[in-house]
Amino acid sequence: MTSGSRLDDLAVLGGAPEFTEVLHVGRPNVGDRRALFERLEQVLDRRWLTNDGPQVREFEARIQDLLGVRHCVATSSGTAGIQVAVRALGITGEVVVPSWTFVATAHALRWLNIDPVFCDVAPDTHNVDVASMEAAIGSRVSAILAVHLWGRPAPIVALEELAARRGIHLILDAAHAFGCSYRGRMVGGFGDAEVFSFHATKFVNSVEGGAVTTNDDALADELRLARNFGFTDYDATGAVGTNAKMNEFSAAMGNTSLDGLTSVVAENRRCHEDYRGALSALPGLRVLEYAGNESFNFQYTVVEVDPAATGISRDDLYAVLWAENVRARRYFRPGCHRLEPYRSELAHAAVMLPNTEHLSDTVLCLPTGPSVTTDAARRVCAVIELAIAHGPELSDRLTHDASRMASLAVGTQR
Ligand code: T4K
Repeated sequence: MTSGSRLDDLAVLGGAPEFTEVLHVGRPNVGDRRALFERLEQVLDRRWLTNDGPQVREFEARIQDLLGVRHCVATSSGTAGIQVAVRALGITGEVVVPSWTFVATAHALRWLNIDPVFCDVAPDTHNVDVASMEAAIGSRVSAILAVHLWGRPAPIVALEELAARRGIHLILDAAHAFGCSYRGRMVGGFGDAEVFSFHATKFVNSVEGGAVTTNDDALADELRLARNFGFTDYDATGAVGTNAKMNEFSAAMGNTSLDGLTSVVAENRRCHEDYRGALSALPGLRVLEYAGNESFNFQYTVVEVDPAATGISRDDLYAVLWAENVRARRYFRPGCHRLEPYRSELAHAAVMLPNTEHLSDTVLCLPTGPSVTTDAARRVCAVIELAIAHGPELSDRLTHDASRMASLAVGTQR
């Protein structure tokens, strides 16, 4: 798009897409291939492919150092990490979680026959609203599980105080928050345990993988047993365990990814600022800020769309972007409480989560990371600017235009 572009130039109305190559939110960072292949050669030469191998140990030790935490226990995914943490802490009954998170946070619990109880988030930070969380603590609740959403730390001091006062556990889902800090301390050492994800779409990735970090020595022992079938020796188990081990190929990728951490954060930040510079001048858009003297990974650029001020709904803007081959995502619509099985189970309960409902209708995550150049970010912003400049007319035309429905249908596919 250029300054002279007209509404009809938008692909959703029949124009040519702005991008021939699709832009993704979670484009993986591959890192230095030579370093990766060298590590993989070593893995193959050693014929030690999984189960507490040297690559995994190196990955864990580097994370302990980076985060200043006593223990890092690498797992096969972030979801598996939540599950081994929950089991190792002996959590049962119910756990209070924000509904505004990736569904894995809730599913990890339900998979263990623990009921998630959903609470609301604060509208300004998107992180858990501590008062709403406390109000949801009933007699069956044995833990609270908060999320550092978008890599912006949850209100940890208030959560630690709440958990201590109610005599329950605190787990922090840090899937988005590797490399982020809270009051000058790296995320990873708070609560009973914190859980990271190193899925391919995360800025540090091990293809699939996760880790539980803790300063509790006894808990770390339990975690190590739990991820490896509960084995205490070759022929003995101490408790029920599962298979949540990280393999050596994943750890090799994770170590290679850690090598490039600083430059990826710098690129994420550059991309975030490219977007923020252009979008904060537009009416009705709020770009979530990474403010203050903390470390952030700038992994997500999150925009709230106010339809009254822009003249266009979030969903229409989403359709516009997808038509241009910009695969923005509506994370974490519609909120866990509106996803199955929770939705049906809660059908007759009065679940009041107004902030989650509001965010579910207004949030859009834009493609970010090193693969989104300054020029690409500028062109994405130009599309958004054009759409907003003609907001009411565009909305009106899309309402009557079948191509909008087609592009929204594409938006539900992988
Ligand atoms: N807690 C929270 C708060 C989380 O956000 C997550 C995961 C977890 C817990 C659980 O951690 P893990 O068990 O996953 O380690 C993605 C990721 O699968 C998921 O890890 C992540 N959060 C979530 C926020 O995003 P999807 O369903 O959107 O992923 P997918 O496969 O559609 O990929 C996203 C985009 O990335 C696509 O547009 C295409 C692109 N992509 C994806 C892959 C896998 C690529 O370009 N290359 C790839 O290899 O959930």
